[in-house]
Amino acid sequence: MRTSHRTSPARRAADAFAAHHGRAAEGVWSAPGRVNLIGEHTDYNDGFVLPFALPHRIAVAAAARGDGMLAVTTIGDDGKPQHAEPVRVAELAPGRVSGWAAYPAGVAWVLRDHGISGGADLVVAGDVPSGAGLSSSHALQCAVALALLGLAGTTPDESAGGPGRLEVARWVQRSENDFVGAPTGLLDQTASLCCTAKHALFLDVRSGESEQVPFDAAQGGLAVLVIDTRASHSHSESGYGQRRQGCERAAELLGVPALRDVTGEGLADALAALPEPLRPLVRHVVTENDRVLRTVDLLRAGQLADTGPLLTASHSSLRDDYRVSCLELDVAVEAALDAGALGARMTGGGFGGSAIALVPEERESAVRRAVSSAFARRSLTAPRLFTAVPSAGAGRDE
Ligand code: GAF
Repeated sequence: MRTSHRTSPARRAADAFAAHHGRAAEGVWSAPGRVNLIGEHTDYNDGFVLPFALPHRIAVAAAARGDGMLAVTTIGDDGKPQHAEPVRVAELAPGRVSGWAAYPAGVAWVLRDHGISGGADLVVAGDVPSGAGLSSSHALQCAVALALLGLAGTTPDESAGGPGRLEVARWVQRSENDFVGAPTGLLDQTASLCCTAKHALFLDVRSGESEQVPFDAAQGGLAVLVIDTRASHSHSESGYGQRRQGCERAAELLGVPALRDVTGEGLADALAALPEPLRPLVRHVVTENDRVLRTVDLLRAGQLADTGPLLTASHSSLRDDYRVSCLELDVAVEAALDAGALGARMTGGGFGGSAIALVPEERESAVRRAVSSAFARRSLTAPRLFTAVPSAGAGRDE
């Protein structure tokens, strides 16, 4: 039977847990996917990012097991369960688990180093579109982290004696880098764990300092339209890692710890000192950091509508300099702008996934129609469109 998506992921996970294990879960934790408003491919360069959390979440219903085993079941969109091979937490090591099961197992592996090593039954349900560049895998990992912490009687709250949320984000990043094998930065885990409703999260990745910046598009008569192009992507593929290596090589040649240390004023000299293939990467990172700072200033001043050109400039930079866009993302951005969006850009790692458009509410239907027709004209798979409302970060549901 097809499960209704009107039922929350938390309820679906709890019901499926009871049906599958014949007992109630001890608790349910969930974590959201994210949209990055601006600040792309800056996180692993020690730079600035500005994400907000989606209302879409991955929920994990969990109960402890006394035998040290981790057993994970996910409930698909069709309501059917998929079981991962149970693994002994004490025996987890990089390379031991592959496919989707590596994401929750990696979290258990990293938590073991922080003294949380008990076994658990986990049942996962969610509504974050997967493969859409909206961070469904990080939402899964963050929800698993909170569930395993919760079963051990800990919450991600330093004032309650637990680890801070940013610290948990760093643990989750380590599990993805070292266990799953994807060389991603800190953006997505931090967004999922630290965002709050009606705000975007301004994060300085180097210092770990963050600020909740008010972000309520509807109040300003605007909407953030998410365009899931259905062109799927993966960070384990080489494109992402190659960009990251290029940035690290450029920083090394420039004698700085990270590209964050190259400023706008120093950009021309830095470019002149680098071999030609590395220059566009550096130009993107330096100009993107600057665009984040200018976007934050505009949001603080309540001038959301004025951020449009910065979003569009970010897309051009990612398309032409960083070269992580693709046909579907460019078609989405161009069609949205032609139909009256104030700004539009790809969001997330690129090579597929989603774009966003900042749209005056009265233009929203026209933009939706224009994007869908542009895809149809080129015989591309129909995109999935929805309006994103900045929502709450990860937490306990039941
Ligand atoms: C992906 C990665 F997971 C993030 O760390 C970040 O680098 C992003 O791509 C690009 O900004 O989502």
